[in-house]
Amino acid sequence: MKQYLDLVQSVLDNGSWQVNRTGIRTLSLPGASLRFDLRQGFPAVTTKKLAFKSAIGELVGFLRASRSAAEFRALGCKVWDQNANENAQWLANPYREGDDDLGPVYGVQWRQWPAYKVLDASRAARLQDALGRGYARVAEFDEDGTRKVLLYKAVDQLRQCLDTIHSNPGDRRILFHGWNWAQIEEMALPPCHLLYQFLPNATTREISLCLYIRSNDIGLGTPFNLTEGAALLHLVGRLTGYQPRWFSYFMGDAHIYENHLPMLREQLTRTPFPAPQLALSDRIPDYAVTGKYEPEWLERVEPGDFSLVGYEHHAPLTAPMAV
Ligand code: THF
Repeated sequence: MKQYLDLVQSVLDNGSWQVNRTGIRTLSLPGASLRFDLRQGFPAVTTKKLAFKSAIGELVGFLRASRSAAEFRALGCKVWDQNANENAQWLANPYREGDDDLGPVYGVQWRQWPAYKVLDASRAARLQDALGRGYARVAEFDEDGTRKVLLYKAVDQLRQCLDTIHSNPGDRRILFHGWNWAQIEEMALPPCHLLYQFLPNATTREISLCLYIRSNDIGLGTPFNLTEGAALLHLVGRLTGYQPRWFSYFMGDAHIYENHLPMLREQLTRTPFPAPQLALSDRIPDYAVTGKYEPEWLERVEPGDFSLVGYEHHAPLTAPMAV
């Protein structure tokens, strides 16, 4: 994957030093992007050994709306332990629910975004519409002399995306978002990968993904986020009958932590291997074969359902995560 090395080089050439919450300086570039044609292979970093199982464990945890580092560990992913249990600010946060808790991070927003409405109790048609959309009445109260109804539902944004890909692929609003202003302060870490937009094409039967990441740790985060985005697109394509095509990856603050420089400089001396392929297990039904829509597989997939075929890589390298 040459794109990754080009990104590293471009941040080395054009980035500026910045200070941040972690106390470890970063070389940062405001705005960068990568694009992969997934027909050419899977965007796995090859200039070091990708912790593929760990990244997939994290994705599966997101699909299950996990909010505990223990659940991520059980799925084979240890990268949430420090954020859950070693960040002093989070340890003192009144919303934290004990050891390993992360708060309503990623998957909780993807699968259970809390949505509220306040409607006038007298507007029967609006109330009816909201109830028809799955909102439940939670309370009634008076505001400025008007009777109001408070309604609530947990929005499964990802399921909504799948349903729309299935029923209305021409829709240009097939997206889910992680930045929930009402809950940011309840999270161990506000989401970095924020906005996922699926772009199916009913003519070519291909599906693409645009992913926006507000802040990306190029040494550790980028290889994980590339793996997860591409794996998610493969899964969504399998369940809806589309071939994964373009994966466009946009970064806001694209940065290299100072203590990752030796690892990344070493990677720049290495020649990338050809991209591997992603294999999804036969357990996961292929809509293109069965013609049967089975979105419940979003919850049913296991980390072992994903594997890399033909993954050649250079010697392992690692570096500490900034907390
Ligand atoms: N904090 C920081 N500073 N960088 C991040 O990338 C990051 N994340 C998540 C939350 N906070 C973050 C956690 N994601 C690794 C990989 C992904 C992470 C955090 C850490 C990591 O250490 N990877 C090592 C070992 C992996 C393993 O063996 O499991 C590696 O070599 O890849 C961005 O989402």
